[in-house]
Amino acid sequence: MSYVDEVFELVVAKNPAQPEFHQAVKEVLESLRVVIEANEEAYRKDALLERLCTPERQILFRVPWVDDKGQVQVNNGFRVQFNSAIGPYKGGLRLHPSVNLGIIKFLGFEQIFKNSLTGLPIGGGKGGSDFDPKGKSDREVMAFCQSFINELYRHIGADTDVPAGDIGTGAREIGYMYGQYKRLTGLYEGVLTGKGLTYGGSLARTEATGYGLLYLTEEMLKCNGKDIAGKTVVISGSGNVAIYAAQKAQQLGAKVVTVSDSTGWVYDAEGIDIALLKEVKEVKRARLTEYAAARPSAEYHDGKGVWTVKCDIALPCATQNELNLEDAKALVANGCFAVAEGANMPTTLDATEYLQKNGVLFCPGKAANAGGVATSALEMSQNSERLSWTFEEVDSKLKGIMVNIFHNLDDAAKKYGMAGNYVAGANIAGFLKVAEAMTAQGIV
Ligand code: NDP
Ligand code: 2IT
Repeated sequence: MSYVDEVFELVVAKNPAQPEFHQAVKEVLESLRVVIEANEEAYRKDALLERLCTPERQILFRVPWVDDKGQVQVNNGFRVQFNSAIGPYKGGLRLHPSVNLGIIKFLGFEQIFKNSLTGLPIGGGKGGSDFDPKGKSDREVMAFCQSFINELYRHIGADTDVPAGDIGTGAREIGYMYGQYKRLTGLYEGVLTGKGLTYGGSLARTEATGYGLLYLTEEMLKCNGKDIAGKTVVISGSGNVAIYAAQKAQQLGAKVVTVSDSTGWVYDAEGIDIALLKEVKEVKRARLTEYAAARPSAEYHDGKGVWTVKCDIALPCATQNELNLEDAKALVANGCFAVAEGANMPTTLDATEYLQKNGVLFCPGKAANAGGVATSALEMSQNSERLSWTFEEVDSKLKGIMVNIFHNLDDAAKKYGMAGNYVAGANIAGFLKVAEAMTAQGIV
């Protein structure tokens, strides 16, 4: 059996009931096949793939907190420190009822390659909890965040592991976590990113994932003889990534006609009103029904449906496996020619294959959404030098990083005989740097 198949079987056997983790590993290993085969003897001897697919450390802990009725609640806390070959562990904290170890491992695994692609010195990690911030008071959210950090603080640090936001973790949660970390350790250091601007945060970090997604998409289209101006874009999600993706798409001259949340979606024939969307989602923390109620051109639909809307470009920005084969068929039938993933692993493997086979330009999340973590690394740099850069400075660095990422994956795909396969290009380019660093550092 080939080394790749052997390791994949081992991963499934050793990590039962973690389908998202298996899926992420399968996608990466499949597209590395050509690289692995060329170095099989050395990699096998060093068990390089087994080490790559096994987290360096997994921290599982209890998070007890008291709700507004005086009732004690208990959540599960996770931090998976996956790979530190090229830098301190770096990756977000997801707060969502669906969080379990398999989800955090898939996200941490993806993060290794994503962080490598940024060209910056950051290793891969991810964490979170099955706590649901939705419907909780600010005090309840603070109680949870403080309890979460009461355990996590001993495992993280500005030079060891630097968490950040993800689903359910935004500026409010990062603020409470930072305050508690500081209280426990007495350290005023860049231990978390996505901080508020008054206490060490970076300008443009809020916008970075969505803006970065569009900078990369723009470059991908340009290199394929297409332009984003005048195109119709569908976006899923209405959180941090979706909002700033929609904003930048419109700045670049496209028309964004949809956004969604976990209960429904909106079609707005006149293009999404970003100021209204921000008011509904960032200020009121409300549902999209409020957007539709305030906007005559918008239609609200229950459930899932953005991929059935005719578009040129689709940007999934909500969650994993939200775009399946049926959705991919609908997109192709409606003439969609580009898909770039703002979320992590939003497209199922069969849907990705279908899109690629039908000539759709497809950029995977580990490249397309890397602008968030890249800007987090820029926040770490600013914290280290005790300086703050201007919005323009950070934004122009972000743009440079995204353009560079696209060319790295384009070049890697071409070099290994898979021109235009940006999934393979991203996995190969991300992997090679990590593999070289792991090999150089010996068996650790
Ligand atoms: P937010 O919490 O800000 O927003 C998430 C959005 O996705 C919300 O609209 C939410 O709807 C929707 N959503 C979440 N889970 C589900 C679900 N199970 N089914 C349907 N809709 C869902 O998160 P972000 O915008 O930060 O993250 C979105 C995606 O981008 C995630 O995959 C994340 O890992 C990825 N990402 C985030 C980065 C960042 O910097 N924030 C960086 C790189 C990737 P509702 O409010 O109803 O739950
Ligand atoms: O998935 C991701 O890259 C993030 N949630 C951002 C991580 C970070 O450290 O900024």
